[in-house]
Amino acid sequence: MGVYVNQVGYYGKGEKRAVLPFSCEKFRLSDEKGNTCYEGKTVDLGIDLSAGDHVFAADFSDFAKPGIYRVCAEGVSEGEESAVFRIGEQVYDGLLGDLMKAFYYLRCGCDLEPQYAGQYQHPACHMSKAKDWADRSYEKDVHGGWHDAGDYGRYITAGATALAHLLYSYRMWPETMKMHKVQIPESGNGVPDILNECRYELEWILKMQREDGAVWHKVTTAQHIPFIMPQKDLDPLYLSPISSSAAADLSAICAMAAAIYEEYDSKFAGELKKAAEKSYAWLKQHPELIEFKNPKGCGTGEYGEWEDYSNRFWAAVEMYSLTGEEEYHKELEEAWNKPFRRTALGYSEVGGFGMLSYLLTNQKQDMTLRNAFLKEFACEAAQRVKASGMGGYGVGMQHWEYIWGSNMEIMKAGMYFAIADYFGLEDEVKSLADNVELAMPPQWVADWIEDYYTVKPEEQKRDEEALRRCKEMYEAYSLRDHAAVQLDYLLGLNAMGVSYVTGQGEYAYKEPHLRPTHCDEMKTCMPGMVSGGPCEQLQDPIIQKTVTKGTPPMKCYVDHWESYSTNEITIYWNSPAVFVAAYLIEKNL
Ligand code: G3I
Ligand code: 9MR
Ligand code: ZN
Repeated sequence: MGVYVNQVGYYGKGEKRAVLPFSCEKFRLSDEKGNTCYEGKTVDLGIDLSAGDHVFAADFSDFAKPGIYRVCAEGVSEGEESAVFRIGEQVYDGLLGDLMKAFYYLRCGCDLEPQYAGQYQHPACHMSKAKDWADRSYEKDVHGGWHDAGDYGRYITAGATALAHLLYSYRMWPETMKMHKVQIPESGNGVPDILNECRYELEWILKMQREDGAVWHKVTTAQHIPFIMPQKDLDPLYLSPISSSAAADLSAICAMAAAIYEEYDSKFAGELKKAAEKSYAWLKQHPELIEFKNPKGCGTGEYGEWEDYSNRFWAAVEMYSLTGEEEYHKELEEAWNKPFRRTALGYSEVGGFGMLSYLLTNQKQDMTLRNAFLKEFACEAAQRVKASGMGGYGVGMQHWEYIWGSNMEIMKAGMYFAIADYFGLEDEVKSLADNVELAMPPQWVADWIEDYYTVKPEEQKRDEEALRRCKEMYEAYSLRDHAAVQLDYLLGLNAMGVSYVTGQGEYAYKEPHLRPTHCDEMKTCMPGMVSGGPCEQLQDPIIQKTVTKGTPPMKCYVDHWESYSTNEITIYWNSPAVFVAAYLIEKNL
């Protein structure tokens, strides 16, 4: 047990709270010299079902004096104090820099040079040509791009999702994203470093397009390899079978990028546009779903998708946004009528990327569509406002969303609050939140609650009262504060008391499922890597040994290098964190 805070810190303006998973009436803020700078009373927020704890909030939002502090619980055994944290301006600048630099550390196919990578340097890796899985006589040089995650695979749809989060960050928080430098080989070339870094992935994506415009779904070894340095992985590389989702995502992300890079390199922008058009034309000749399934003998990541409607919608929107041509508008309207989750922000369903691009486009907009898209985002944000009031940690997601990569789900919740704020939907979200009904939990959640919580009648009344207070507190938050709450969670204000970003926080996790950092050559993980976080389904042998079934979801986590379902890292878990951090920095400029 401990006193949980955002271990990086809080801006002077905006919500600031600690959460205590034990009963305690009073708290104080202590500065670096041990002086008490603030005193307050906690608020009983009842049982947070996702954490399985009865929690108390220590709110110090009205304290804004810049400095370094700890929250100390009063009247309980000594040592009940929080990690250190900062209050002040630029409090997330270091975090954003680390989150962005992580992509450089994941580069494949180039030397990671000492002056940019320090102890994480290594020679170029995966330079051999890749053979076509089905036709081994065909091989192609597809070196480059980012390793996906803890493995060395490179996957189109995962890469497109990470690029989308990063390029939307650039489009929506331009001041912040242009300002931030991350010390990579291209720094100082007159192009913002975020675009320099994204270009490294885009240039690889262009290589993954077949002559006919089809797109290979991934390039990997046949099986996940042991934990060795990337340059020592000399297993044959294979271009997997193609998929329609890969073609759609290549078309979408290259069209979106073409518009952005035009300002800096019109030749590259032209290549992106040509590739987008080619894969889009291929999609039109192949209206059927070409689902990706690992072929027999291949055991690396699958990223299979049971539908490609949202991918085709996104591609049509981006082609329209790039060209303004009416045919693409017709096709995006047709695609909109297909069944897919409207607001999803990756990695498989991507409808939200399509809606966002339409709302951001400089092309003529159909007002009915525009209003429909705004309504969808407002409803999504309202659902998450409602969810935040259901538990004392204030997280914008529900009990059963602690899946593999749950930290991405929480960062996407932060994205929804930021997007709603960007389009001025604060009032609409508030009015919707009063009326929106949360989707009912799956039956197994209801059964679990029944088994897990046997409260006595008199306690039931107390908890109902506390939950009402919790709802009242969080539903009064602004969209900006709701987004900040999600980053608070990622940075330590959670039932584990762990900061899920390496190197960011006194109790940051240390042992990600990440091959280079678990080899002999490296002692500590590079900073800025976001852990996948708790996963209720206990989907790997290590978490199954560590956590018993029925453990509350927020506690289904272990900081162990072998736990790939709770402690891996991926490019598309870092990218939404970049988006949320950049939004909060821009908001505070
Ligand atoms: O969406 C369902 C949800 O409705 C259901 O309630 C829940 C519980 O059953 O499951 C949810 O599906 C989960 C899905 O992720 C959600 O995206 C699956 O259980 C879970 O197995 C699946 O895990 C994926 C994992 O690969 C295994 O396929 C992760 O999302 C995905 O991030 C991960 O990706 C791997 C790559 O394959 C290889 N590179 C590393 C990368 C990260 O671990
Ligand atoms: O390292 C692999 C990780 O990237 C994947 O997400 C995970 C699930 O597909 O698989 C990991 O590889 C493990 C393999 O699945 C089983 N043998 C042990 C491998 C390393 O943990
Ligand atoms: Zn590599």
